[in-house]
Amino acid sequence: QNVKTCVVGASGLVGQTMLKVLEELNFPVGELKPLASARSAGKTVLFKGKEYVIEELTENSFDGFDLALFSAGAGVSKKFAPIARDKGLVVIDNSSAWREDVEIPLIVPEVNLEDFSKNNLIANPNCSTIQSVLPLKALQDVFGLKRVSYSTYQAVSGSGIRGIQDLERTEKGEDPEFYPYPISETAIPEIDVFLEDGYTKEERKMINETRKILHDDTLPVTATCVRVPVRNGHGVSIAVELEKEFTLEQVRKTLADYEGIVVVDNGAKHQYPTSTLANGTNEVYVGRLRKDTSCENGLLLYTVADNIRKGAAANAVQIAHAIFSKK
Ligand code: 2RA
Repeated sequence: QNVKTCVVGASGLVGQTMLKVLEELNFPVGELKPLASARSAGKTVLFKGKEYVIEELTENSFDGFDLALFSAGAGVSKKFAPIARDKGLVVIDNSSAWREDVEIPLIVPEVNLEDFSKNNLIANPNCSTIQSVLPLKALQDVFGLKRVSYSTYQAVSGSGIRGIQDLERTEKGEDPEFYPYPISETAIPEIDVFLEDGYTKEERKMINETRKILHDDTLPVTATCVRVPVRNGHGVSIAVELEKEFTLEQVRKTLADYEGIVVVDNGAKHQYPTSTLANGTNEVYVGRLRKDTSCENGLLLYTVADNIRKGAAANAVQIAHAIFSKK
């Protein structure tokens, strides 16, 4: 059926990628309305070879539409996502605005699509969370999870165009304008803001979102999130204690059999997850599998995914696809 679709934040990195993925997945877009703030209104975007003029987002923008994909920051989503939902649209929001709201489902289609209930406002998880919960869900189903510890290596595109520009300007020896230090010279262990307890908001997001998506509010999870001088493609190192004993062969098969995961794991041949492999695809790459002998039933793994695609735009469109194919 034809789905009248709004894309809010159409001029941004994620918004533009949403348009690309809508086209690639052949989503049945009946009518397209790209929306953005006054600052970007008037610019054009391409969709299926046709140019569309971006309209300024107002409360009336959603009238007569079926679906709204948001990626325009938490402030815009806080205000406009409920307006779109109350007008009867299915709303999928990529911002952090609604993720921790108990009423709002937080969805990764391969992991917890069943959480999509009648509530037509759905939150897209944080990019580093999405690529982590796929392998963790695969392992949880077979071996059970006892504890999770994340260390992330996050690309600058996670900060949008401003992050990419800071990498480029500091590579040329110019001063940084977005990050506190020249990202081309140093990793920066600060993503989003610092909280009272010394964690950053990004780390807190990964902890809370992991528990919500895996339906285990008491699962011990911790995280250290670091920005690295990589243009696109987040890496996440995961140390996980499983409930049950396992062999690496069992783990490898469990992961390889899981929808959305590509296992790349042969150190001798330099085969492991990289941005080079992941960028431009919608899959999560998993490798560097090995036993963590520092604890009982410990396993170490490393994942990479295109943080703009599977980490944001593709995950959102996949949710929309799953919902509208059921309508
Ligand atoms: C980042 N995960 O990488 C955050 C938001 N995309 O900056």
